[in-house]
Amino acid sequence: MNTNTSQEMPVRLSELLSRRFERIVVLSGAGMSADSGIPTFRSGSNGLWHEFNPSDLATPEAWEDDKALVWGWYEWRRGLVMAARPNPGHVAIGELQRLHGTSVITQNVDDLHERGGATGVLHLHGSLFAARCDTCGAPHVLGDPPSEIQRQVMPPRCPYCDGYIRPGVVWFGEDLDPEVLDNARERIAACDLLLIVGTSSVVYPAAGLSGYAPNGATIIEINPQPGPSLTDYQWQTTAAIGLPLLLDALNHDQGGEK
Ligand code: BJW
Ligand code: ZN
Repeated sequence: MNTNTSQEMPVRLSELLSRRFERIVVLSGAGMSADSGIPTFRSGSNGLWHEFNPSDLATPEAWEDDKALVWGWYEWRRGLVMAARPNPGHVAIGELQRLHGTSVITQNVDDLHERGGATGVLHLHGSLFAARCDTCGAPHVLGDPPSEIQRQVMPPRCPYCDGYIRPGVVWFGEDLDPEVLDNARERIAACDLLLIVGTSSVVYPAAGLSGYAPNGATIIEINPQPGPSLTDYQWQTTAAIGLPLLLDALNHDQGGEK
């Protein structure tokens, strides 16, 4: 792997960033949180669920087959996220938003962008912290995740209709929230700089969003193993290394320090 771990920005990328940008959008995926110790979807450790493929667990079929297995997995992941801290990449994006009004769109179900200082984050695939009743849709406030990791945990029941409480995430075959998706498309369609960070770009409709960027917008990908997106520059580095450097470059070139 040709990962650039040096603390320098490639010259070609500095040149691309020397333009003035008015509407910056970040589109992130699981690699954004890898530097915070959160496993990615397609190559991370799956803990006690190691014999399962995350793409099989994140389905309505898995939920129908074995609710305790699926709920236990999500509770484990919620605990991991709660114990994790935003990495320098999340913090750089928070700062980019403060200085340049950047929009943040994420496929991640964690809250590390928010804890890194970003607001108004569009969560395309929902949130680990927004459980709801599977039957009546009532929102459900979660308590602390189990202190001991258990593979099977029965989900709580809804106080209104006795239905099962399900994770507030979007599984394969389910529709994304149309308002969130429309909003994401609109922001990308109006951007002049799109930063695609830490996604394998294989899951739709998220993977198709970069196609909404207007002609003339600059598209930069930050990923140690860049995916199939059409970009102006693929920077083979990690989110925690690349984003703070990118923030610096934009601030120097645009006098963004306020
Ligand atoms: C680093 C790093 C570091 C490592 N720094 N980087 C059109 C064509 C084909 C199929 C479809 C289509 N339209 C719809 C579909 C079906 C399906 C789909 O896309 N399937 C494909 C897999 C083929 N899509 C859907 O079902 C969607 N629903 C939908 O479209 O409804 C209408 C419809 C239904 C059916 C048919 C047609 C239409 C819903 C998709 C929901 C995805 N949900 C999940 C689970 C969420 C909850 C949870 O987290 O458990 O979302 S799946 C999973 O993948 C999760 C992620 O958000 C998503 C994307 O993964 P991501 O973020 O890219 O992670 P990885 O692990 O794949 O990649 C990590 C990357 O980071 C790698 O590139 C590393 O190199 C990099 N990295 N370290 C920076 N330090
Ligand atoms: Zn209910």
